[in-house]
Amino acid sequence: LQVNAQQYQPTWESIDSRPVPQWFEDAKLGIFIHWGVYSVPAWAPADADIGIYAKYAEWYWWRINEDSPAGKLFRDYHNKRYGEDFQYQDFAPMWKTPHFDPVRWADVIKKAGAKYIVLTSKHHEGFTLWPSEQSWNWNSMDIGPHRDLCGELTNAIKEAGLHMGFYYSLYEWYNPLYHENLEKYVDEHMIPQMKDLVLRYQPDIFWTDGEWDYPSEKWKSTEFLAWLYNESPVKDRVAVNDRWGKETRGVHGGYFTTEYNLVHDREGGSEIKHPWEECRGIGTSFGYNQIEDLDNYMTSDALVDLLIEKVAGGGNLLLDIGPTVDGLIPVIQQERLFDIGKWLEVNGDAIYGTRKWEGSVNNNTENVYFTKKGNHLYVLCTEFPKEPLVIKGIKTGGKVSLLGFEGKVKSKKSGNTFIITPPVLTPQTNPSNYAWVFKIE
Ligand code: FUL
Repeated sequence: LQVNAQQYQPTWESIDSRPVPQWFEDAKLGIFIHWGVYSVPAWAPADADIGIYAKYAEWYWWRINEDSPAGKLFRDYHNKRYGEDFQYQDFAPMWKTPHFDPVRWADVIKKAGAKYIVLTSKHHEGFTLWPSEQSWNWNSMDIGPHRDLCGELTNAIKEAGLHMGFYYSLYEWYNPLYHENLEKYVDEHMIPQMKDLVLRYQPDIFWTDGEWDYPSEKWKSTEFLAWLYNESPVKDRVAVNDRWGKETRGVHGGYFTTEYNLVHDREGGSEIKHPWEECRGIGTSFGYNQIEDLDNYMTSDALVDLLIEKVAGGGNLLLDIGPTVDGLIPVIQQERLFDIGKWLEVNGDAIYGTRKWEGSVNNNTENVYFTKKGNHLYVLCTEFPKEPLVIKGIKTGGKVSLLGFEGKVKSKKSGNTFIITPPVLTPQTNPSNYAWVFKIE
């Protein structure tokens, strides 16, 4: 990897000149993990008509204090369940993790076919999942779990051969220092924490968030990134996102991010030329919401289709899971992940290491997507095609196969058009559920 051939300057021009590491673009599927004090109440009004963001259970603390229709729903629930005098901070000692087994988590993630994870090292509540000196008595070693959650998971993830990443919120809702003296907060709290995370755990991804109050200059983002790219122990392989200041999303930093298909209020996705990543929960929240039911969850079929749609658009999918307060990955979430993993076992060739196909597409049916790798073109069908697939704009085209299917697949080329006749499948020969891939060599 040649990303560190030069010394980076603390300017966006210089920082932006560093390519996103190839491993990241090849990886395609990552698992996001939102775990924090908010996992104790683990609640949001999943079915209310309050927009996407207000359904995030990890925003509980903010919402119970918010003067808004969503805020009222959170407050009513909180007061009824815990009482008006119950402080959010009092949830922290209730966070016990007897069932947190990092090796089992890593195993689940591996079985999903994911290549990396991103764990919330600190969300907007300011509680750190590692023994941070700067978050005295508001970290997972001093209260609650009494464990170094970042460290334990990092070890297991690396041991499993996966890439470790951290989510880190720049801002903190209720840290007095943040409100009283931003510069001091940045110099003495935030930057030391960020460097501490990098030096202790050497993550392959640094995924910042909570940047929207201030421009990147105030956060000293380019200084941090120059340090990360020039001096840190992960300088040759670390990938970062684009949430470094109110002006940076979709513009500066490493790969671009979308969230439930939004970049703040702008739609993002397949039209983007730069490496990018979509994140979302399986349901309506990142943090675990215990009242969500099956109707709130995407089906495995829909999740495989989502992965295909994002990868064909040149992006990655960072799919979120929300562990329970005691350290379990809910079984229904595991099942979703395993279904994706089983599909990838057969069809991963069309996902991992591929790039967006820039050729002209004029297929005869909906639900058809394309990826490419070397000289191979993959035709990904989210519904099994009932009619021949007519693909335009392929210059050469050789042997065609259906991934996971042993039989022959008929194809013919006529002029500029390539026609694939889908084979007749039986329950015994059908290679996958959810989606089917034709490979053109
Ligand atoms: C957002 C946060 O506010 C959400 O809680 C979540 O962490 C998401 C990934 O990023 O901006």
